[in-house]
Amino acid sequence: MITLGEYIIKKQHESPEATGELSSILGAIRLATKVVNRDINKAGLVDIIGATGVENVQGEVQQKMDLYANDVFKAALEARGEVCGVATEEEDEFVSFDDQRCINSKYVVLMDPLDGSSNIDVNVSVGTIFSIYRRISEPGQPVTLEDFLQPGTEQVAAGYVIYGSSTMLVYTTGYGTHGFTCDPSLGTFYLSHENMKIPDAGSIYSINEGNYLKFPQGVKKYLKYCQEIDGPTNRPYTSRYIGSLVSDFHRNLLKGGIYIYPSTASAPKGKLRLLYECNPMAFLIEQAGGRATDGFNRRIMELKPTELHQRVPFFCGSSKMVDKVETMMEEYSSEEK
Ligand code: P6P
Repeated sequence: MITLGEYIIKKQHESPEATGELSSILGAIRLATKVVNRDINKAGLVDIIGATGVENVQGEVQQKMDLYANDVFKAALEARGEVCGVATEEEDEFVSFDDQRCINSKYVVLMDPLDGSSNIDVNVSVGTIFSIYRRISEPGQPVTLEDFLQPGTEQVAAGYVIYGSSTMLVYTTGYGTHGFTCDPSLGTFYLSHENMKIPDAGSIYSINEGNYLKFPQGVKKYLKYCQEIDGPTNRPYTSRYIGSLVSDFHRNLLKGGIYIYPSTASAPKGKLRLLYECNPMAFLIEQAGGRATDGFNRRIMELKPTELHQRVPFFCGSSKMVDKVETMMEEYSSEEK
């Protein structure tokens, strides 16, 4: 039984270039995760569920837990003194940490502090997503927007927390995708899923079929393919969509499957954000042997960001399933490339 902290230190010793700051940042995220987990579990008992009535930059009504989780993660990261700034779904602009230790640090963090938070009021699992980069600007100077607008291939670490029937933290530093489960009696994360690998084929597809009429033709054709009866190819597949990216992603990672949030007539760039949802999940799935693209064979992690909250179409999961939907996108929706 090895704890998350012990594993981070063990792996740090295996990476000669590691200097401990990254381990410290992961430790700050681990601490904040425990605080958020504790308060999610009693959200119905204290006044932190429901909407604030305030809209974020996405035009979405912020849930009270969104803002609470955002503040908890920001405070934990700033206090550790290893991060010079953060960008999150809940902040219109990036946040610069300017005390002497932070301004001289080497890393920036991008986060969706509480993804799928509208599910909290109905007791459905939600998640936290994070992505860590080395800064481009010189230490000693305030962080700049360019420090955050880096392609996903530059990530030094990424991960998520799923606040589900058990609380798990799954992360990668580029040496595999590893899962840790929290023992609630101790509040300690223990290694439970080392070197996770997604099956290269699966029979689960995750998409909001309520948007069917607005989907690209290639996605419509793929959904019909999934629903056809064909014993040898294990179809019809099963539709599973929780409305919580982290939950759908985690299940597909373990069992095989594909998650699709395509462009639609009303959301031409899709809904999910490149920097703090798609890139970290793409890093994790590629480290687990899967694929993450925009539906036209463009790796999510190679897309050059132009703004903090930009959205991209997201096709992510078992490699053969992503391959299949991409052939249909090429055949029926190539005009949308
Ligand atoms: P829709 C939650 O808001 C989220 O970002 C993901 O967690 C989830 O998969 C998706 O949006 C749900 O969006 O449009 O299907 O409700």
